[in-house]
Amino acid sequence: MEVSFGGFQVAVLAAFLVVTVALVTIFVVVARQSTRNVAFGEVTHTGYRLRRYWFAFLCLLLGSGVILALFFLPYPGNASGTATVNVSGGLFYWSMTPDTIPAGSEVSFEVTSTDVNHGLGIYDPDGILIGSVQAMPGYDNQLNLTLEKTGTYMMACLEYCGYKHHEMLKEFEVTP
Ligand SMILES: [Cu+2]
Repeated sequence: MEVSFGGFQVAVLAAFLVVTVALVTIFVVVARQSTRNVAFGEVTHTGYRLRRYWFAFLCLLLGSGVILALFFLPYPGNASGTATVNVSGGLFYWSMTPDTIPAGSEVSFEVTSTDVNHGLGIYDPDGILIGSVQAMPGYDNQLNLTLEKTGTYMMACLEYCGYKHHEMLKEFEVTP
């Protein structure tokens, strides 16, 4: 199984680096200016002016961040159909019915375990983790995902459960 970064993760990383560089620059500028000897009135006047711009900038940044984030809600959207898939984990396997899902379906994974706690992780055809939920004996835990991409998905155990934990892999198909 191959795990790779998607374009969104790269964009988040790039934004993080830009913000970090900007913050470090601000700290350096402020630190250098703090050695200057200026009158108190001048400092507060400049400070208040800068603070107003800074406040407006933060409102704009955070406001647009909140609005943009609404487009990335991890909840099922306009799915073409629904499917319930029963998943059961055990030492050391996953069983799943049905094991083929039509693409675009809003899938409700009902997840349980036959023995100890397992962690169900679901990877899309590009190897990106798209959801995870605990598989616990005596409980039916639900994970809702809309599976848009066709191809071979992979289930893996994300919670160490014993000597063949790494063999708890199961593939399933999402068909057009
Ligand atoms: Cu396990």
